[in-house]
Amino acid sequence: MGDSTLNFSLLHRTCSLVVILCIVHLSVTLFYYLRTLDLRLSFVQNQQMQVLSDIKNSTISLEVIIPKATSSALKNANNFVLNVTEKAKVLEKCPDPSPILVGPLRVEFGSSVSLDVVRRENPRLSSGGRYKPDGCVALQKVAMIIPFRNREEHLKYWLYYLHPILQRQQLDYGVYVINQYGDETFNRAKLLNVGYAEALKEYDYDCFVFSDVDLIPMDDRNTYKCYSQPRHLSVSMDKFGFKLPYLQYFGGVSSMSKEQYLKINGFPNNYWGWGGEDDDIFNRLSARGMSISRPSAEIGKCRMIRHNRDAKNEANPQRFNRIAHTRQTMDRDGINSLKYEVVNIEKDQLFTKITVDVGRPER
Ligand code: UDH
Ligand code: NGS
Repeated sequence: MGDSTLNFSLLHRTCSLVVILCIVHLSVTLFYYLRTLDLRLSFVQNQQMQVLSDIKNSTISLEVIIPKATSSALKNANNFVLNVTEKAKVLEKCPDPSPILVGPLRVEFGSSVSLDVVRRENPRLSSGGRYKPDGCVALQKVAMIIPFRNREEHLKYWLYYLHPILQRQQLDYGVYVINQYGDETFNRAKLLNVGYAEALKEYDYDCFVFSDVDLIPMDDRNTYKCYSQPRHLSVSMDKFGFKLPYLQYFGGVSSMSKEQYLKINGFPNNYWGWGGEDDDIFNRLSARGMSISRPSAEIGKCRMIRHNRDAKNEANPQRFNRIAHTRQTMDRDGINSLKYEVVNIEKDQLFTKITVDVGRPER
């Protein structure tokens, strides 16, 4: 009897110990299970995202992934994936200023330039001298307008220097060379009006840069775009000792948004020969209450390619009388009265050259 009581009590204690051990084991297991649950859930989520992104990035059709799906279901699924991919590709605006600018540049005109070399060095241009940045949406769509006649050598330098600069400035741009047809007296401002009108027929530009063919910026921080006020860009020219010749000077290179340009009815059409048309444009801007914005003298440095006065661009004797009456004439002489005839349009990788008959001065 005594022995059997002893045995029973030993068995009872052993069983209790086993039960306690089981409870401890279960509690520990439960504790660790709960602790890792969060972790595993987020891992599963990540796995699903990875599979989705793999599908999106894959060029393999869904057929490979789901071999038994019907073709219309596959088409829908493929379209869905394409849609998701398109959305994922929506580009951001380019940063302002562009992060790939380099600052001061060496500009010289010692050795001549070959257009084939310029074409090779700018492989990302498309026909007409058009460019758009790759990884972001350009802040502005800018038409570069160059008044032109018989300055082939100068144009080569302009294209050689400006294309790389404009690409670093991450602009969505096109280059328009407006070539005056025939050998009547030159009319710079009218050619600029033609450039404005013709560029807009091609693309929804929101900014226009008007640049003489012989002026090259010496710093790529001088961005060829538009600002809240009309911009004078060639503020510090070598030929004027890197200073403004006078405060109202608006010649050389300038930019205007479409809105600013239309506010002044564009440029005058009746300045034949050299001088005064840029002063008329200045008068128009001030008559419409606008001011001129400019880069600093350092950033606005530029070089002019030295040359002699062109034939058929002699100083215009009427210029002083005309600039004295800008306010009276600007509403009827400008983009609203522009008449011309396009003679030819040439598309090159580096530019669009529009040859145009702008007529001749009244005699
Ligand atoms: N232009 C031409 N062909 C011409 C005349 C003018 O392409 O026959 C264009 C060209 O883009 C030029 C711009 O119009 O840069 C302005 O011409 P401009 O003659 O008014 O000004 P530029 O600064 O010369 O070229 C000023 C006279 C230089 C006299 C120098 C005497 N040493
Ligand atoms: C002024 C002209 C401007 C000309 C500027 C600079 O005198 O058209 O000189 O000329 N105004 C008048 O003649 C009324 S430049 O030295 O670049 O040839 O832009």
